[in-house]
Amino acid sequence: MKFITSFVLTAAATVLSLPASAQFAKPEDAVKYRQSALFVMGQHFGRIGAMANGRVPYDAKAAVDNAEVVAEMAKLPWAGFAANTDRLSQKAKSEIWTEQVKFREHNEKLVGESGKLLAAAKTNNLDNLKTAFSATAGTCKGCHDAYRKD
Ligand code: ASC
Repeated sequence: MKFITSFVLTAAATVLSLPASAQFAKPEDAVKYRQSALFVMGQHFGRIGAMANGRVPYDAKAAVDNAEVVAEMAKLPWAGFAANTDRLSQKAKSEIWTEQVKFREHNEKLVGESGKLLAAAKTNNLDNLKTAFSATAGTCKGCHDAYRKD
């Protein structure tokens, strides 16, 4: 029993200490994961954009609800750019894997700006939302320009 417990704990510790790249059962799952996270984030970011650009009426609660999803989703896609997925990428440029430090900086900028977007949404002020939306969109664009194929 003692042996089994110690075996299970060791196995659990091993799994937990694996790098993000090893968290997916197969490389295809990592690609699907990052694309899915980016897609969901884009949907919710787009809903905020519609308000910021006046395409739909400003709804303070909807802005907060969407910004919460964006701020949370912004943290997720990056683990999916695992080392063994370069060969599978269709839209992701190979520079992602050769410029890891710069790529991470872009990721972190988005996380930072989407946190500010949520804070702005909570002020219930459309001008604040517009300003934060455009700053956040700028980080999306910056990373796309550098690391996404057209
Ligand atoms: C969006 C969206 C993006 C960004 C980008 C900003 O609404 O889905 O990927 O804004 O277009 O330039």
